[in-house]
Amino acid sequence: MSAIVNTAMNATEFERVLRSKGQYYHIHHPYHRAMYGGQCSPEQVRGWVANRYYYQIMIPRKDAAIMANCPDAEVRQQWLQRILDHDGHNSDAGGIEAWLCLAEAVGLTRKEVIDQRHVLPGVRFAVDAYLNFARRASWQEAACSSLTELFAPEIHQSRLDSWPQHYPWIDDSGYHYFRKRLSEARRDVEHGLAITLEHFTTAPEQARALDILQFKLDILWSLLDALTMAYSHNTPPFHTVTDQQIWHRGL
Ligand code: AHQ
Repeated sequence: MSAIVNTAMNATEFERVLRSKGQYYHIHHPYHRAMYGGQCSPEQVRGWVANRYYYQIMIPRKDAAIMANCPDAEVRQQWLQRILDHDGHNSDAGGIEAWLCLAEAVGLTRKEVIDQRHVLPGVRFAVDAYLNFARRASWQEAACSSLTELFAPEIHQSRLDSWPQHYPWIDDSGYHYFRKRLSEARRDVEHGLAITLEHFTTAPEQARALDILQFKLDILWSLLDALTMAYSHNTPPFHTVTDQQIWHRGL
């Protein structure tokens, strides 16, 4: 039987196939649909903000891991901007600070977000899987995993378009982060896409890139599954044993 020879896609077709993965983006998750549909309670919004804080503080560490693995100074110089965008630089307090402003705007205290008391085990595992992947993968593979941001501007815009009308109790000061990411995500993903199209050129490499993107889509989806168990079904971890919040504080 002749071997099935998968021929490599040209850059245009490869980009189209990468973008087609948007159908699995977490904008379609029931938790997100409920959020921009106005069906979330304040506690469900607060749970999402407090848990996504753990994702946000991981991003600069993930990007630093990519830089540590990258021998190309030009790539590092451009990738560095992602760290500055989150950790702050000069007059920009940074995205993590903006996320803490969002937390206060939805009625959380900075302390209870920073101490991670609300971070669910499933959220921690999903986020840690992303950081650990970026540490051990090649810098090109880790760059490819950031391509879920092809779909991010739409989700940030959906929040800006829907939350103010559905959740008038959230102070407008909380929306700075989503506004900030609209332009940052578009700039970041141009660079990540260029690296991916340039590096993954054979059929097996392109298949691997699509698997890496699906891995990251799985991370974002399963993060929301953990939130759904806790905040939609009211079945947080160990709920059959205790009504106390039980969590490990990261190893
Ligand atoms: O706020 C987000 C962010 O800073 C990043 C960095 C990027 C990456 O390097 O993987 N991904 C990402 C994302 C952010 N926000 C998410 C959201 O739903 O608000 C989306 C997420 C992504 O699409 O990967």
